[in-house]
Amino acid sequence: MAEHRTRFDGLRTGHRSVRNWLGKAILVWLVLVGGVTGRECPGAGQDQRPNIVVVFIDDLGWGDFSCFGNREAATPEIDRLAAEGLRFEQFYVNAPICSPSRCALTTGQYPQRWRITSYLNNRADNARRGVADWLDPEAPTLARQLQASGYAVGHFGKWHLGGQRDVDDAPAIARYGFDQSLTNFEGMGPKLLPLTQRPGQQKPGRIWADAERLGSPVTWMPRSRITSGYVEAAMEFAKGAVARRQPFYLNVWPDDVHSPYWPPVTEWAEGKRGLYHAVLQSMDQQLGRLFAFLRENSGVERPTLILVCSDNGPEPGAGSAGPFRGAKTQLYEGGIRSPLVVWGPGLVSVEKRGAVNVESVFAAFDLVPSLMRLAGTQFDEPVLADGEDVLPTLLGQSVDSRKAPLFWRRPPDRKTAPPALPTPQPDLAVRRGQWKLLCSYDGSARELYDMDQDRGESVNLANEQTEIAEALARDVVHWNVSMPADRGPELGAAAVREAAETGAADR
Ligand SMILES: [Ca+2]
Repeated sequence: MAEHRTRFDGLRTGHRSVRNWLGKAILVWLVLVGGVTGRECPGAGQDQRPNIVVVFIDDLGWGDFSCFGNREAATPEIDRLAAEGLRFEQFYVNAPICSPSRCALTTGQYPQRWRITSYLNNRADNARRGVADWLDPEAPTLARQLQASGYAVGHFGKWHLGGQRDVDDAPAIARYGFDQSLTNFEGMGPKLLPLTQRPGQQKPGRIWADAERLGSPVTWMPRSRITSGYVEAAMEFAKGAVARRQPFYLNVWPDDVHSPYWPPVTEWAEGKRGLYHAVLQSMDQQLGRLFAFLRENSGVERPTLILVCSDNGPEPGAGSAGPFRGAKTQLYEGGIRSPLVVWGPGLVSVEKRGAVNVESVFAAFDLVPSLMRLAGTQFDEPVLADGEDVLPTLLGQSVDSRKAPLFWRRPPDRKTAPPALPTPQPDLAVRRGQWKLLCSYDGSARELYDMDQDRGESVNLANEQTEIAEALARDVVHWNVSMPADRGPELGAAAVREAAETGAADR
């Protein structure tokens, strides 16, 4: 840890010098343009555009990797990536729940633009909550742009951007720019479905069998090995790209640490948290095979960048949000702050190897323009980009944050509930610089926190820093009304009424 802090101090010093920053910015530009995009020019020699792999884990808490402080379970494979690369402490996702978080990472835009503001469910419930049934295939996607620029692009794992429950006519995952896909019960096309087995059980059970309607072929395999299923498919796909001398982009989006928890029978544990940790350790091991493959294949013809993060905060009682308040579905930090590990020999600054960046503030949608720049491409058509290019920060060459504030809106169906939420939740949140404000849709019920001093969101400064609170409330309300609405106001009011009447949380 001491070593990490020392290296981070170097990052901070660089940030404080404008001259150094300018020099570094120019250097970074030269390295990137000369070192990456320049080599793809005809006649400029061989194509060395990096391979890119995004490991996006379902419902993993900020504090769940051992390199992020977990002392109850070990994640040596991911820890090794962090030790050889970088880890980021102020990385966010754009929603505290699956589908909108995935939408932002896929499009580089606020998920509200596509009316995906909670998890996608059956048609009736989607309509009840005012959310879409699937991501509009007209949306810009990182995958499609990389595909157009010559990458082999594959999706392996949970999708949850269309094709679930009775929504069986959603676009195929390929429509969003993937050459190949393999998903779970929440996506169209070829899929792995889980067999479940507990100690002493002879015949495995099946869950989510009705998802067989959502595409084929269907392969049933133990849920405890499901990440290996995605990893094997991803590696086969990558080998094909390597043989064709084509750069690859892989989504590897495991879902096994999302409930229900089914660790290997031999690793069985007691209680929800124990089971969760057993699954987490098993997933880490299974991902290790992918990392070993990428390590062996990186740098021979082209470097490889691996990003590892989570789609939203932990489910209460399972994962840990570390020092942060709140959990999945909430706009407090525990719901939206994600661990981020970046690994990329030959891409990440050598002198920053093993460093921890504690100060750069950015979010999942910023990865879209950042990774496109790394790949030497940009959207062919003008696109309204909410994400900002933070590539130098990702590669350890800068500690700049994104420039614009970050805004969030809670899922329409999560004003109260699930049962761990003691009080009605704030509707909106904004992070600008050191300040985080949470409030109602109309800007009232303000909570203001100084994230430099109080990352656990424990001391509300709204009545002391009134001008800052006022400005942030105005900005986030303005942002919210500029986005398509969902039925959060109506459902929230009803949930609060019901909770007051019954003394119970809604679901
Ligand atoms: Ca999730």
